[in-house]
Amino acid sequence: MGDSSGDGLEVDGEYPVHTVTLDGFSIDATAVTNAQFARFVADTGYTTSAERLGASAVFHLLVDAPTADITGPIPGTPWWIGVRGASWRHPGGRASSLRGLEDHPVVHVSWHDATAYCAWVGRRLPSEAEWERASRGGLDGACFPWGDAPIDGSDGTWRANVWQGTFPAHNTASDGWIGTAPVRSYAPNDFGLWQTVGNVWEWCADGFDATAYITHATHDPRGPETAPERVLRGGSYLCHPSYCNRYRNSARSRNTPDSSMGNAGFRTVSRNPVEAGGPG
Ligand SMILES: [Ca+2]
Ligand SMILES: [Ca+2]
Repeated sequence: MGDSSGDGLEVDGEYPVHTVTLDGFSIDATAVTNAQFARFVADTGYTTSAERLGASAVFHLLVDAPTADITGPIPGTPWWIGVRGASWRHPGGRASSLRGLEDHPVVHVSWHDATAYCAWVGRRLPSEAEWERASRGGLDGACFPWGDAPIDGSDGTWRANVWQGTFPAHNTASDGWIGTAPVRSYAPNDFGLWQTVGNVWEWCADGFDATAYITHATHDPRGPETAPERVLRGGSYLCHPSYCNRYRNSARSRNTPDSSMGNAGFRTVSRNPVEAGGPG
């Protein structure tokens, strides 16, 4: 675990690089999709954190809502707009829907929502260590799931859904997508996992601890059970080298467990040797 490329962020606790061992596990090949999450909600009547709050954070270029729904930019990150009525069903706001987004990752789901989905499907969120092992795809020490080659290939072919252009005003979308992409876009890593880096951040089970790599166990490490924030991994369609160089295997981020936003989702794991991918 940890950054061996020199690109890591000290403030995120990506150091020191250290070896951990894990028990076997299976992990979803993709992030949970809107179609999968819809089946969970239809079966349980579950109400997400954003739906209870009545609002969520939408990236400014993706807002699709009446002006009256806009509560304004979020202090400190003005490219995030508070939008009443934004939720997993309405990712841009009230005027948006999931039509055509069935195979995109579900977003505007909090850590609590992700945990509830996992309980329904009989799986759980990955630990941070499991997520990193999975994302590496067997390429120990590499920066990205595909190795150390740049994210924009020498032939101009992008390897993940991130941001191109001038953040946050203009996204050229030369990788094909301004917002989320279908979960099976680009190429999977050598474990057959799609878009661990880029597209959407992915919630992990662990509480965030910036000193975890100094203090945690060497076998099956887990972050603190109680912590003000939970770990997110992998970066998103908003990552850009100049702003958020976190579309790397070892990069770490975090947010409070009741937070939701338009660029975070999750995938699930199980100890059982079942086929990865969840229900359907
Ligand atoms: Ca993109
Ligand atoms: Ca991802």
